[in-house]
Amino acid sequence: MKFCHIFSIFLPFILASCTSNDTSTDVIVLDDFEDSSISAIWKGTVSTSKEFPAHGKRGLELYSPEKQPLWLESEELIKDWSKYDYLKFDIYNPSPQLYYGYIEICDELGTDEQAEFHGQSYNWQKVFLNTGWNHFEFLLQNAMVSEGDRPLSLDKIRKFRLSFGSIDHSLYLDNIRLVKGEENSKTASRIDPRDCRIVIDDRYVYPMLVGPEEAIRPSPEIVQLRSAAKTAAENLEKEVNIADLQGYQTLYQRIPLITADIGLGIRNKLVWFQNEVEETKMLDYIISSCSEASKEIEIILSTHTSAKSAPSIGFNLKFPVPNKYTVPFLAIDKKSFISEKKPFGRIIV
Ligand SMILES: [Ca+2]
Repeated sequence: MKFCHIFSIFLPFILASCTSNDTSTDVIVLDDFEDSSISAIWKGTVSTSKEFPAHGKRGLELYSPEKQPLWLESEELIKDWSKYDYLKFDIYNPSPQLYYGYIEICDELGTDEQAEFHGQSYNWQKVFLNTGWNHFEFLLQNAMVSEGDRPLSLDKIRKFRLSFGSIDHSLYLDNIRLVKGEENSKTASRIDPRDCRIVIDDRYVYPMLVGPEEAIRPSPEIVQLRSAAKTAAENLEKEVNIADLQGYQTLYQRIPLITADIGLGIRNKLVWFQNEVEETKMLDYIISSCSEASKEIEIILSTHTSAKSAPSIGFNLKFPVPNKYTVPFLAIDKKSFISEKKPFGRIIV
């Protein structure tokens, strides 16, 4: 009976202990910045903010009114990171500008001097900041010191630092944590499929959208622009082919075709252009450049008929040369020939 009584007293503590172990063994939150004042363990161009928290209601704002480089550093974090897979943190970049920052992690095997001059710390410019939220996952177990001659000593971490160049606006950082395995929802940051996920694997960086792709629905405006850009490029390709068949030089008109191919094919896959602001700029450019080039070809083709009957202007543009020798004319005098909208003739082949 006495044992039961004692057990009942300690039962809540036993249960609480079991519950907290679920998170404490798998995740250590180094700081969630939920207090109204910043912990004394942090130094840098920092203040607390409610503007863009990734977790909870507050985060850290990095800003310098004097436009000094933005930075954050601590030498008072827990030292043993060895059993964790990831160092995770989240940074919000409110600007359309892309930025790069440094991440430095020092261990006790290297002094500050050895870290700076002999690469005895992990110190690389791997913090890529896309517009909006960037969710970083730093793979701890693969991290080597910058010199590359040894792994980072994860059980003896003595300093963590993030630094950026001079930026004339704030960056927002939150929820710095060490994670083993799958993170549970208690500590995980809020994530949208359109956010940028950045995995840092030693010297390699893999930026990607969080996804999945099917969860990212483009706006009707973007769908329309994509269709218009594709049509503009296809129309230009047809025009170019017709002009080629007729023996015209189309080197300049092919340039928008190449840029459209890069924009719609390659650039479209890069995470930096997978937000609607950047994609709109890119698609607008493809549409205008391809349409302009199509107009140029129409002018060239329409001139063909009139050129046969019209007298030569200024100098004799008509001289018999084989088709393969007609390249230099447009290349040399393309501006006056095309851009001034004075299609006064072409080389007859
Ligand atoms: Ca927070």
